[in-house]
Amino acid sequence: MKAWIFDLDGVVVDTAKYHYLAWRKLAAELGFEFGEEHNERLKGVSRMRSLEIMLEVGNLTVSPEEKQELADRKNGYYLEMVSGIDSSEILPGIPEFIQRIKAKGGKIALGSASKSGRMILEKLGLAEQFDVIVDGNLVQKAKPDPQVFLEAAKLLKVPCEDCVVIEDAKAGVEAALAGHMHCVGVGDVEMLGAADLVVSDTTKLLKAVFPWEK
Ligand code: B16
Ligand code: MG
Repeated sequence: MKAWIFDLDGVVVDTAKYHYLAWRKLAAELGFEFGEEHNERLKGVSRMRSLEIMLEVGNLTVSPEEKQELADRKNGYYLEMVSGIDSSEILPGIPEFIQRIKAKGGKIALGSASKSGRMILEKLGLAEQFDVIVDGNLVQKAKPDPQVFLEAAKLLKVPCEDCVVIEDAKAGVEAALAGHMHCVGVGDVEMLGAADLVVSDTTKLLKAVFPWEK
């Protein structure tokens, strides 16, 4: 495989916990509780779609202007929460996995829905490892649309069939397959079973993907 396209949240770093805390804080201000049981639905989906899901949970209807204000407010909380993150938050096994791919001449891209994708990679000290960074600023269509991964393949100049996407969200696995790419799921096999290979966590990636190597 010539190119490896990494999702960010849930694959490179667990920013989901900060997204969740920020949505939770917003929900509390709006007068309802946003529990962990709803959090799975937010993974991999855009900020606006996440807000719509959150409002659905709280049974609230708001105007388009209020929606924008709420999305901006949540993002403000999120940015404050991630302002201090550093390389200690990179998920285990990811630096070694990236190194092995690069040592074999593979290319690395980011394919994230997050508009803060590049900034987070920079804070983690990983931005230089990525040949191409495609985040929420470069795409209009959210996963499960394959746009984010197709854009990464295009910028890398690698055909889709030579790309592998690493994803932790169902919508992300669906996006990879819709883009005719290979896909490795990280997480629950029940949820990500459509992927070509599923590992339970990031520490298992290296061995599962390159089983013949030490
Ligand atoms: P932002 P990924 C996604 O990142 C998150 O999983 C999702 O929860 C979030 O709503 C989305 O990014 C947008 O993030 O508000 O920072 O633009 O998994 O695609 O790397
Ligand atoms: Mg993700």
